Amino acid sequence: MIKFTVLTLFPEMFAPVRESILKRAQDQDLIQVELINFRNYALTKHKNVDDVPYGGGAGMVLKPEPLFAAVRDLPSAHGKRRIILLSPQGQVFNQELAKSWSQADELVFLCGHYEGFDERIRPLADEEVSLGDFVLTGGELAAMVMIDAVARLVPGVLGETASFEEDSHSAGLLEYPQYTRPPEFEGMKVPEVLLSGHHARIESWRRKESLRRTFLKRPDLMEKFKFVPEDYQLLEELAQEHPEIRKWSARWEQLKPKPKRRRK
Ligand code: 4H7
Repeated sequence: MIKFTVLTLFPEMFAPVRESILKRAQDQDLIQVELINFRNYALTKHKNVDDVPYGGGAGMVLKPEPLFAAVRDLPSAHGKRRIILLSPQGQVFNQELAKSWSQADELVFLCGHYEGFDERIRPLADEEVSLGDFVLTGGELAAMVMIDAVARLVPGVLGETASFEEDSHSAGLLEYPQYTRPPEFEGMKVPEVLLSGHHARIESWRRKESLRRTFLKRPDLMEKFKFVPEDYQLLEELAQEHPEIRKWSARWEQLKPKPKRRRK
């Protein structure tokens, strides 16, 4: 059981996490999602959570007191808890971070809004994380994306059969093309090998297509990818088929099978 706690001024924005797969995961007690409106921790009689910036300028800035009070009022952690601030200045979220978070007992997301927050809020968090290099009206949508990415890694959330995708063999590569019936649609045929029933050839074809797509669409992902010796033949074929892949051949030369030395 992993608990997601969200501190937000707009808890109604989180309706999507009460639907579909995440709803089922909560009904089965695989995850818990608690929404806390930190306006309830505002100190003033008008429940102000923001104020004008010192030094002047347009817009409003989140005050530190309500968020600090809300964090201090969290029930004591029942295990590993990470407090996360959603902000475009954070480390960019990725699958590796999602995996690491899925080992936590509780993730607390602090969602800012308005023009920004008082700098003294920053040290409330253990880490600052961004969804990517773009600006949102608030941290809520980023928090929902991260909750979804982490929740699906919790055993049982996707059901029993859907865990193969996380194996280390294919991790870091784009997915291979998939087909279902009919075998021909508007002149477009399903690749013959997939109809052959030849399991080893199908596995090899899928690996090759994953490598092809990753090289062509996301060469940045290939930088850190670790090949296995069986990739050597596939990479040589891909280099023949795509001049732009040929340029990478130094990356796999060390996989080349050594000629067998003859015994006297
Ligand atoms: C925290 C600090 C996350 C939250 C500042 C949040 C993009 C992301 C926000 C801000 C977010 C992301 C204040 C930054 C208003 C932009 C005009 C809310 N935007 N804002 N500024 N990439 N916005 O994960």
